[in-house]
Amino acid sequence: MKILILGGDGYLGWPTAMYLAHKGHEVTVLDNLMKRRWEAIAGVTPLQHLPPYQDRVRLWNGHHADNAIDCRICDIAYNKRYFDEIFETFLPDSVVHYAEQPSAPFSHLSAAAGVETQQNNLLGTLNLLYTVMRHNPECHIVKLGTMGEYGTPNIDIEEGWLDVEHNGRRDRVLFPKRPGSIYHLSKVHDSANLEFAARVWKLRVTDLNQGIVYGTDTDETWLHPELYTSFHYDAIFGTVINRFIAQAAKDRPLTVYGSGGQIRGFLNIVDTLRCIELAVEHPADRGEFRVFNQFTEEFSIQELALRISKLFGARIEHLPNPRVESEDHHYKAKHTALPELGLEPNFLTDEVLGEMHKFVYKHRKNIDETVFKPDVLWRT
Ligand code: USQ
Repeated sequence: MKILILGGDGYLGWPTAMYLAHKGHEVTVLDNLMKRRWEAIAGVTPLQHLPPYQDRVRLWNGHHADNAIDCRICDIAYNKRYFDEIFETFLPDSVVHYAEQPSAPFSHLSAAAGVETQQNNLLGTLNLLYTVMRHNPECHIVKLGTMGEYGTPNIDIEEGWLDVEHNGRRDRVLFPKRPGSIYHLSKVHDSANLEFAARVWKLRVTDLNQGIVYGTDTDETWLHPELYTSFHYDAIFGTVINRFIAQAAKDRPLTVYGSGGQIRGFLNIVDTLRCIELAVEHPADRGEFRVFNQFTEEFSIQELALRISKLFGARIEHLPNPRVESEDHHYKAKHTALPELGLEPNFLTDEVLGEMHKFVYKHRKNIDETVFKPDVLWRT
């Protein structure tokens, strides 16, 4: 298949590009390199210095001429004309859309960062919808949403839709959303636009409501020492498991926000790639807005901290929660659609945590301890 990956320089976009190319798909990646600028604004860097985008693609192509990746620099939010040109020339069967500002704390850094998050995410997705409608409405859009769109409702979470009965009548409606950050809210707005495009323009859309991804190793990142993906441990772009592992590797306390009773869905980076492959290989129908909850297991933050503390001897520190979120809530989210398509989960075993720790420990001299502390507050 011809697959266009938006956000091909990112934590997940880059391994996805190598994975799908390796599987024999014809892959074009596109990125505006903005993530590197957002990191500079936040004053943080990944654990290992990331080679330039084009160098990584050149390196891949040098070793895999039969599975070469085409690479473009384009801002889908602000350069629609060039994006249309790339799309029209390549005419992909599927577009995998990762090209968004991905951090909740970044979106609360300042008013400007919040506005930029929503502008970038909403405009990029809207432009994509118009481009697909105009140039190839058969093309399947696979969009990365987030489990955080649902928030923590006091009812079970379904996969995107909810059957309701009201005053004796029944209907199927989009699951009510109550996200916890300006970033998560941007994805809610995206989902509304995607559903509209499927219903009214008859596009094919899959919205993948992904949980928190951990890890860095995939079959392809192992192929060459320079093909790794980014690993963030800072309070802006680092996600909780990656952060706790880095804190343990540096003999620093694990920073649990509040009581740690927050429950979230998690998945291994390897499963992210497989989920994308499954979605692409089983496209949504014309006019269908399909939502898959993309995670494999759920833990509370305290549970994770206790496991990591026990394995690596780290201390746990409960910090006042910088976010506005429930620390004691119901959490039961359905996630059967992807296993039904063939996903076989790779769970978070002690061995996986051990491998992650070994990798981070090897690079521990690069860790800047000052960025462990969360200093972005939701209420200011
Ligand atoms: N947390 C801590 N200590 C830390 C870091 C986080 O207790 O040092 C807590 C947070 O308060 C939160 C939970 O861990 O309750 C998860 O935080 P996170 O930073 O790991 O993840 P989050 O901000 O929710 O966002 C991440 C990705 C985002 C993706 C989302 C999936 O950055 O792109 O959409 O996970 S989900 O959480 O399912 O919405």
